Amino acid sequence: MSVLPIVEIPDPRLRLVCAPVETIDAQVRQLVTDMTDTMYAAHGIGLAAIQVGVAQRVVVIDLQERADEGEEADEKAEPVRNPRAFINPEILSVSEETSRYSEGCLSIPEQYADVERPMRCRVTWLDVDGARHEEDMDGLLSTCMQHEIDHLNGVLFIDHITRLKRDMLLKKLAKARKSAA
Ligand code: GNR
Ligand code: NI
Repeated sequence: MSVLPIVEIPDPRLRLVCAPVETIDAQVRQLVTDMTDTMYAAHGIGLAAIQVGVAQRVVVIDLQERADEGEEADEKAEPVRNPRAFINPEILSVSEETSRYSEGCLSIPEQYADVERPMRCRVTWLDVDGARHEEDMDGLLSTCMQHEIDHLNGVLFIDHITRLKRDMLLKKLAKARKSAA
C-alpha cells in the first residue's frame, strides 16, 4: 500500500499527453493499486496516473456513492468502496445534450468551478486483466471520466471555464497557498 504525492499546478507534467499502456504487467497493476490508495487518502472520486507523476493512460474512479438508499440506510455507514481501473480509456461518442457540474481537482486543491460537458459518453477501456469493456456513462461517472481522460491529454477543468473565472480561481489558490505557508 503506497499513498503517492499528488502533482499540483503549475507542474508542467500536468500538460503532457500521456502514452498508452503497451503491456498490462505487474508494474501497471501496482500503479493501479497505488493510485487507488492515493485517491482514497486524498478523498477524491477519481485519479489519473499523471497526477502521481506517471505519464501513462491509466485512470481509477470510485464515486463512493452510498449503496444504501432504502429503509436500512445507516447514516454512519462507511461508503462502500468499489474502485474501478480504466487502462487506455477512449471516448467513442458523446451526447449532444450537456450538463453542468461543480468540478474540483486534486491537482488544483480546494478550488471549484462549474464546467459544462456532454451529459453522456460511451467509453471503451481495458481492465487490469487486459479485457476490453464498453459502457454508456451518465451522471457523475460521465463527468468524472471526461475529467480524467482530459488529464491523459494534458487538459485541466480550468481550461473549460472563462479566462475571468480561471484567473479568479488561480488567484484564490495562490492566496490559500500563501496563508498555508
Ligand atoms: O475528486 C474529484 N472530484 C471531482 C468532482 C467533480 C468532477 C470531477 C472530479 S475528479 C476529482 C479528482 C481528480 O482530480 N481527478 O482527476
Ligand atoms: Ni483532476
